[in-house]
Amino acid sequence: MDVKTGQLDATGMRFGLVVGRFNDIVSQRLLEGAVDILVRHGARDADLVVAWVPGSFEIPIAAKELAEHGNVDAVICLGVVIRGETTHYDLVAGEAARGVGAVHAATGVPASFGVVTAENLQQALERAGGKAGNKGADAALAAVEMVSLLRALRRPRPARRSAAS
Ligand code: INI
Repeated sequence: MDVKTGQLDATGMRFGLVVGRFNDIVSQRLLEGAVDILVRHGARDADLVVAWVPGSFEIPIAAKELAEHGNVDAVICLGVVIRGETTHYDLVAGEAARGVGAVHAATGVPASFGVVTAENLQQALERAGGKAGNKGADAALAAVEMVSLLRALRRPRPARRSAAS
């Protein structure tokens, strides 16, 4: 059996980070968590590009641009959608998720989803470095793992030895 897994080593990898400015008291913390984990796993600060967009709805188009033309190995998508603040919570959150997923499919570049969806600001803060961890850091780790896994999957498999040899 040939089992492929990704390693959590970001040495030499380049990342785009797309961050929604809406609720930036929280999204700034997601960004800090993501950058911290990338650097601690071997990425260089100079190999990170950060693009701020107005809100989570705009994340996918910037992620697609970075994936296609940004010379990055993966895109990490960070945003914060709070139900208490909007009646179109489901639309914004749904479009962000659908759009980020479409970036994978359209480009082959992994795009990880670090958009926090929460009922209120308190709950969102808990997911951005509070007691529920940091979803930005989680998304960054997922991106590192996927870049590594895709490289492993693309590596040609050694030829099978024939029974006669
Ligand atoms: N964008 C968010 O990222 N989070 C939200 O909670 C939010 N609310 O509450 O509306 C939000 N709206 C803005 C949206 O993402 C777009 O920027 C806007 O609709 C312009 O296209």
